[in-house]
Amino acid sequence: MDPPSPTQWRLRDRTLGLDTPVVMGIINLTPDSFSDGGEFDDPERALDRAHAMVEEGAGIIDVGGESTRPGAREIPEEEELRRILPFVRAAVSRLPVPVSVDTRKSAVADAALEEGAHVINDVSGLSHDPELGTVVARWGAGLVLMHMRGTPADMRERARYRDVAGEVRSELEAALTRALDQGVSRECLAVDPGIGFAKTPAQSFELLARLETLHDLGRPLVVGPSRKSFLGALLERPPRERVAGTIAASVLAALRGARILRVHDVREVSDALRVVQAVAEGHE
Ligand code: HH2
Repeated sequence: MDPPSPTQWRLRDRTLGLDTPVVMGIINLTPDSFSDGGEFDDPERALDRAHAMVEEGAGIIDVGGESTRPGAREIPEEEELRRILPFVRAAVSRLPVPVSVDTRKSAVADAALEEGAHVINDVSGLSHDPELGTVVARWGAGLVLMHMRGTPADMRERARYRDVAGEVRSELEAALTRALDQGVSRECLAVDPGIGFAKTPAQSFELLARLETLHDLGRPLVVGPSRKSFLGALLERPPRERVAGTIAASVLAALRGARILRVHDVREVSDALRVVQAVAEGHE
């Protein structure tokens, strides 16, 4: 698994080493996420799960308070804050790994960063809230720029490409420029092709096959195939039965240069990546 450069990602006051792929464990504090909505009714239970994810191999935890599944509607920022802030506060002081917050809103990001969060994960790639980049820059935090078109409510109609990998690449390049213009340091940025966001299943498979197209953006690649509907379209299974598909997609993404794999099934994906790594190193 030869990593595309770079092998480090700056996350506020720390640096995440990416010589080997890092697993990002998903904690959704939402009633309606497509695969794990409603799982946690209080922050302590969510924190127990986050601790377990770290033991299972997660190198970073990503918490979200708003579902972005296809067709989802935006929730008010007060509601998003109510869902995530108690978790972020506890996670930052008690988890040994960086905490990422999945939000598109600058007010939510600002409050989470004030609590000590290390990364903002923006599924809109700085196209939703014009203040978000400035807020992230002010805190010196990490920023994931994910590719999508439109909003979760209308993205399905926007899945029209002549060359999906090439167009995602150039739209991510524009997102990187927006981030730099808003003052975010290059070493704090990571990019994500947005599997399933304004992509048909066939386009998601093609993007995974052609991840190398994104290497020359020069930033760490985050990939989130976890339990998504492109796997369901192929396997005809509900989200919780897409674990094997998630492992295969994660391993193949890592072999094509992904450095951060955003998944629900941390133990399974971490184990698979360790085996791949050991083979790559020629160990038993
Ligand atoms: N996918 C989802 C949410 N956030 N962030 C990044 N960087 N990459 C992704 O692929 C990605 C993401 C959607 O998955 P999930 O959080 O499980 O579902 P929901 O949006 O329904 O909460």
